Amino acid sequence: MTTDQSNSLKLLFLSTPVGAIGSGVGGGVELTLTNIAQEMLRRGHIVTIVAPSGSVVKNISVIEIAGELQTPAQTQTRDEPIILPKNSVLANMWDYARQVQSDYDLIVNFSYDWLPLYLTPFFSCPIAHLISMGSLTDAMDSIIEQVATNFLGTVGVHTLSQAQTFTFADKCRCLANGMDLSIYQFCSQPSDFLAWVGRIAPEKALEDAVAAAQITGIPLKIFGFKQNEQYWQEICQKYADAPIEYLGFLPTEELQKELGKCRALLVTPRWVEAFGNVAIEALACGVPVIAYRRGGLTEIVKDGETGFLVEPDSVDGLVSAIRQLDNIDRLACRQQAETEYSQQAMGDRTEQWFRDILRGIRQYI
Ligand code: HBI
Repeated sequence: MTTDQSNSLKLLFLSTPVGAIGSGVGGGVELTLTNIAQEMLRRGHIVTIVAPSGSVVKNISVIEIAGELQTPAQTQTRDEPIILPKNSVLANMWDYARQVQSDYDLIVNFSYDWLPLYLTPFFSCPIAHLISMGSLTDAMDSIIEQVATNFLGTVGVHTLSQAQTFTFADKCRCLANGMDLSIYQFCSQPSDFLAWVGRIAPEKALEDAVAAAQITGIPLKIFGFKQNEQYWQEICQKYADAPIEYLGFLPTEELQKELGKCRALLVTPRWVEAFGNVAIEALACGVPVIAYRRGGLTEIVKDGETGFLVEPDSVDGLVSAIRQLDNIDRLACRQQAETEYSQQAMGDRTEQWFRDILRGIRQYI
């Protein structure tokens, strides 16, 4: 659906305050924001992005805001109080949004932080909140619930299993996710190695994938932002002779070239993965996904068709799935990505969400 000028929306996107877009620190939400922004532009809407200094998004104007980055929420304990550093980039981003809000029809919050949710009633411009992770801390749970209750329909999530980590799942709007599949080239003939992609941090349980590589003897290529150096060192020591190679955090274009050549992507989350962008990227290249039966991946991987869902935290489960990879048709993987996770499909779901919020807000006023 494209949009003529009459009902094109003026959208202000506020990114995650944990890192600049393109740094990899923001993980999946950097990709999510960029994809939705590019799709909204393609549909004729006007999009402005507000993000920490150093952020870069192809073909889209970014208002870069200085200030101290926010601590990643997944490193916090459940009862951790809300902490804002002095000269907080999060506070500075939202002060900018306050000043310009009358130039926009809708603000879209992509951060997983308390402040934007708390500020919602203080804004005259409607705010859509795309919550990108499951339940992590008590303070976040209660403020998200408050907004989901008082501004019904404005809290979006990626999957049902992510929503179900909150007590207010019924008040969340499921959007799944999507990406520009034209960047991802289908590869029908893989080389003999496996891949693991993600932020290298304990909640992603890279060690299980390394253990499976050691048992099967199939080399494992590792891609992603090394968020926790000590955790990485511990894995290298514990699995000193595992056939692994770390290739760093690659831009999407290069990542998909390497990813497409693998026999399978291993996804080993210790936590409830809200969605699993990396799984879609693999499917788009024709790469089967072997994932723990946990979180958003259970709503993506078609067990036995486009990959395998295995017993959570079971390395043996990973190994037996790897041994059945020849039963998977790589074209079926690509076709699933095209049907369910294209930028167009996500754009339809997201634009409908925006319009429903605006209609809803107009009804309240
Ligand atoms: N932590 N405080 C905070 N804010 C975020 O926006 C945030 C985060 N941790 C991880 C993260 N965003 C993204 O990597 C995920 O939402 C995908």
